[in-house]
Amino acid sequence: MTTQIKRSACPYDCPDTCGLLVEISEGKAVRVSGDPDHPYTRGLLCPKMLHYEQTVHSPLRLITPLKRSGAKGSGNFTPITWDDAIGEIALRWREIIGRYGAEAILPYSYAGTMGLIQRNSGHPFFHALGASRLARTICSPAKDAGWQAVMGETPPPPPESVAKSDLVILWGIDAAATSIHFLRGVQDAKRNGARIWLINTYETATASAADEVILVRPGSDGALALGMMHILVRDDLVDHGFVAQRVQGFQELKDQVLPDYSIEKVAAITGIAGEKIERLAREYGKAEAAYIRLGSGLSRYGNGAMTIRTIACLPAITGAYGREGGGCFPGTSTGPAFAMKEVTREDFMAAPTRIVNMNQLGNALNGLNDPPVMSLYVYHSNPAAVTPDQNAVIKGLLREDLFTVIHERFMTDTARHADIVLPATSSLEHSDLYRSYGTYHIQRARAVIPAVGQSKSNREVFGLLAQAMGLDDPFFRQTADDLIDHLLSIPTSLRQDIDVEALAVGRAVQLRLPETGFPYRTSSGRIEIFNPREEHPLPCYLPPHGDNDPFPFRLMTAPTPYALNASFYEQEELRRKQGGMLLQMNPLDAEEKGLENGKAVRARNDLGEVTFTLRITSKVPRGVVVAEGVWWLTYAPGSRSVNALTSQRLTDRGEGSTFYDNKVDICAMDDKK
Ligand SMILES: Nc1nc2c(c(=O)[nH]1)N[C@H]1C(S)=C(S)[C@@H](COP(=O)(O)OP(=O)(O)OC[C@H]3O[C@@H](n4cnc5c(=O)[nH]c(N)nc54)[C@H](O)[C@@H]3O)O[C@H]1N2
Ligand SMILES: Nc1nc2c(c(=O)[nH]1)N[C@H]1C(S)=C(S)[C@@H](COP(=O)(O)OP(=O)(O)OC[C@H]3O[C@@H](n4cnc5c(=O)[nH]c(N)nc54)[C@H](O)[C@@H]3O)O[C@H]1N2
Ligand code: SF4
Ligand SMILES: [Mo]
Repeated sequence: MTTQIKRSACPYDCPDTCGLLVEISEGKAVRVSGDPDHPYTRGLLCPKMLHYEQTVHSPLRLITPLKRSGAKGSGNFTPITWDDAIGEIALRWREIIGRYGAEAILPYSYAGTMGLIQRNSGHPFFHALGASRLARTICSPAKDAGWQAVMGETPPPPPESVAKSDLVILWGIDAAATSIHFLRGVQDAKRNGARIWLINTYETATASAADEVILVRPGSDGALALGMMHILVRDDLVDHGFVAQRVQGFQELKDQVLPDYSIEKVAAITGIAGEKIERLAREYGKAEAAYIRLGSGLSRYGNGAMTIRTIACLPAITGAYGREGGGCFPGTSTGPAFAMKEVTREDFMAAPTRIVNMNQLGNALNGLNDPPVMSLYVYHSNPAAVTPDQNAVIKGLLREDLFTVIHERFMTDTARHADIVLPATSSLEHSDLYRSYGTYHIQRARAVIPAVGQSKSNREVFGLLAQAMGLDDPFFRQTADDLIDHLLSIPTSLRQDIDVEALAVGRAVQLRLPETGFPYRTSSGRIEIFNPREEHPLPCYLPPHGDNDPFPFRLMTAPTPYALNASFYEQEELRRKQGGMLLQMNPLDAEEKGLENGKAVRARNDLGEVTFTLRITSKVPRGVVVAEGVWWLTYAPGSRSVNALTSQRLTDRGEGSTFYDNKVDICAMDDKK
């Protein structure tokens, strides 16, 4: 039996975009390992991907198109042919378009695959059809908006630079779960003598890598950053030369804002001891090159953009932005590496169509929209699990008059509610082009095994749908590889002088590193602490939404190391490693509530009720409960999972999700209150 080893890339929504080596035998992937030649990830894979072959060849993979044969949501389906499936979709869509107009069709997709071709392959089709558009703001647009308010389009230096830092703050990021390769850089810095601080709302797995852990009251980090700046100014830990030349608005911040953020006040808002705030600020101010790694957690609040904006001002005051190993890292900006308009084809839209916010799918499916949403086409996303306000989403999906189609690899919570289910390829079965959002690397990956069962790639399915709907632009007949060749034929400045041969044979290649220093890419060319285009021209503390909710516990809907959003639940071993669908709670809170470790508990608020298994742990502070992972309902102890408790409220800027900005009450299962 001959085995071959081929290169591929990790397709998941993770900043690292690991290089993979896939061992193939008789057309099947039998083993997957990290590519030691990948310049950044260097062969280290996370626990989720160690057995990717078990996901690719899982007995749970969908292998034929299916048509619903029972009540909505019953999970009863009958296999049908591709011709029948595409024919039925086209027929129903023609009826809906005839009666309501094409905007009654809503596409819903996000990040099942990050490959640029497959991920975006629905855009041209839905633009040509005239369907509603989706504002894809479920992840972290408030983080981008907060960064842009201060730094404009300035790209951050590559993540490798953290190794040169002497003080690292991991701020709102569980790097041990979500950024393992970045954490390796942090450990290099630590070996070189750097001090590591972690600022989170509970002690995550990353806490063991830190010298100091600060547990902040959820949604109050903006106040902490203002308190730190208050101390930097008070103790004159300011880089006056840097501020004078490269910063706009320091004096206004100093005179008009910082006096309001005394240590006592900041301690009261954040719940952090004044002494600890002092120590953090002084260490930060005295460091030569302090590095802040910003996660997304703290941006998923009603005040998320302002929080990020406030933190992004810190390195302006100390001048850390100007020093190697210093600054603030929210992620990389590799978007301009490719002419993406050639893939998304906005030019196919005859006129701009309605935009629906993906976080408010619940409202869109149940509301009195004109036209109403009569058909939902879901691809590489699992909205019944990952979208806030699960009860509203599921209520919408149960509508008898909603025609739902899903293109998926597995019978997910969303697929269960569909009328037609189409089987999707995994990343090993289709070609794609990847660009990382945590490093400056790109990689081309070709299909390395044949499609499993009758599954087809996103690109192929949209080709079939275009044909059935009478869209005859030759674009729809191009293969993924054709489109990749086309993109690579268009030069961009980030791809200047890259190693094209290495790219062609499937190796990860570093882009040309962008200019990250002064003058900055803002309208003034300086770092804009004062930004006159913002509603609040100077940073300030805004309270999060949840502060007004009438329930006692703040709910953290955090990532787990053993899943990625609602992906990987098909692997039993990974579910087992999570230990079940747990709710973590402080021992004193549990005692006060009379709750026992390992027992079923009910979390509830105005939106819904969810059953979890209780884990009592002192890693979670009082007043906070933690639900890691986004469990499939199939494996949940009750009939709902965590997002039945999260709301459709949006962030202050960017119309983002506010997953972390919710409160709940907890009681034992037998307590009927
Ligand atoms: N293993 C794993 N990896 C993943 C994912 C996953 O689900 N699992 N998801 C992927 C995706 S889609 C994304 S967007 C990235 C996200 O990865 P990150 O950028 O790390 O963001 P999150 O992991 O969502 O949130 C990080 C942390 O924010 C903390 N947090 C919540 N509220 C606050 C607050 O008010 N203040 C502070 N200081 N901290 C707070 C949470 O407790 C959590 O530990 O990770 C990707 N990688
Ligand atoms: N409670 C809570 N909710 C969250 C989060 C959280 O941390 N906590 N995180 C939020 C964040 S940051 C994000 S980004 C979203 C992510 O939400 P989603 O983008 O919906 O991510 P996944 O849950 O990974 O689901 C992706 C689905 O795509 C399928 N898929 C994979 N590859 C392909 C393909 O090539 N074609 C097709 N058609 N399908 C494919 C997979 O089988 C999987 O079921 O979730 C959000 N929801
Ligand atoms: S999920 Fe992230 S860390 Fe894990 S293999 Fe993929 S890119 Fe690497
Ligand atoms: Mo995300």
